[in-house]
Amino acid sequence: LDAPARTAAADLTLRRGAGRVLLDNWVGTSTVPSRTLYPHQWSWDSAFIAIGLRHLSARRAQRELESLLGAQWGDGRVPHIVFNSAVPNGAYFPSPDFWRSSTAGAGVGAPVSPETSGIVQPPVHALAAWLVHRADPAESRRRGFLPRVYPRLVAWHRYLLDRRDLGGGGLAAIVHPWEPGMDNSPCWDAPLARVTPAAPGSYRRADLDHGHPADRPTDLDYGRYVRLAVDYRDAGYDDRAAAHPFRLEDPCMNALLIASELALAEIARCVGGDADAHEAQAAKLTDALVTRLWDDEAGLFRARDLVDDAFVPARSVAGLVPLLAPGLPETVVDRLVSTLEGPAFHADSTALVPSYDLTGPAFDPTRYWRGPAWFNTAWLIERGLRTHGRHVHADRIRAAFLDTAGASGFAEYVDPTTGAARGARSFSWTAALALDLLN
Ligand code: 9YW
Repeated sequence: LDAPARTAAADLTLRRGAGRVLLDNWVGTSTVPSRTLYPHQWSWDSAFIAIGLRHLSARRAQRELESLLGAQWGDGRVPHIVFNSAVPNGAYFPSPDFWRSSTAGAGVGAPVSPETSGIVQPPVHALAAWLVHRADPAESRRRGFLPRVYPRLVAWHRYLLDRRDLGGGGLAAIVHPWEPGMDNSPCWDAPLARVTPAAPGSYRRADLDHGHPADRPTDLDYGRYVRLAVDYRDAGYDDRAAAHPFRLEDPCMNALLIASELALAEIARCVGGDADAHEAQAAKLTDALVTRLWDDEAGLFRARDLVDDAFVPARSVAGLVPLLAPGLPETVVDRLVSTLEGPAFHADSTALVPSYDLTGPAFDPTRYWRGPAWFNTAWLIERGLRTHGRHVHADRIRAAFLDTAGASGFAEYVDPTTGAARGARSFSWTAALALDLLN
């Protein structure tokens, strides 16, 4: 099927709307994901936002990434949240007094300020930096953008490849369900079941002040998130000391690391770095990804639980994102495309990709990462399809993305069976990535 045509007028309205969201959510040196739900700076959000913002202001897009990288820890980690000290403590949970990065993380080089979380999110940043540079190379050179961010990005990847290779197979592991950015995915159900939840009275959720309980993770989920974060904090956020009872290799996280290593190769060519080393690293990661996470029977990549060294049973959108890796064997690409078109991931009404298997036992069309379709993963898969020359399919996702983004008021996520908006509206990465697809 060819993608339905969009009109120039519809594109213009969408472009204006998306620009408005990004201007409204800009807070001086960075952009909040949502004015209501997420009032600080988030790591992978900032990368996606910069990718869209570059079409409005290359300078702002550079600053978005620079402010995030300015909060990098001495061990190379880029924290998943950088807190805005002007925001009241109770506006978001967990707040700075929970993470206590400047004191608890001092041993591994957490900055004295700003306060941050102690965990990470997927490494979209080098890819974003390269795309931001390309949007306006003259402005980038004038501000010395690439030479400034390159060493930080290299240190970030080194952290993931060294400290986080917990399985010893050359992939980066996650140690908390917030790290892959897909908090309550059914992929984490089995590994999380081993974690004793923190006592319900020991913390207070702030997300329910703005979000609908049916769209959000449950209290039981939150109890376990809190337990894992407290234990990591109490180990000084030191990956050599922490027990990491939750540790998995996630295909989306590692696919983004591959795409970002290749972007680092491009950046290295501009700043006199070792491009070949980054390319070799990307090839090594691609081999490890296929060897350790490809499930030929299921036709997609799976998360590997490092506690019992086995695949998790759930099939999620994270397993399709490796389409981004240009070095995938052609047979794997073919299988991924059939999985995308099959009953588990093809939602007729929106053609956006659901976050979890539509036919799976845990499927819930409204609850966060347990079914709803998200725009960042649609953008990644669209890009992955183009990487492998699958333009007809990519066109279809692009058209569905743009229609749904506009009709939903730039929703955080949508019900994949109806396209109805869910979660926050005027959500930054939805607007940013719409802008990117329009350019
Ligand atoms: C939370 C900010 C973040 C995203 C994550 C998403 C959610 C935070 O919001 O996590 O409070 O649950 O899952 O991917 O970066 O938009």
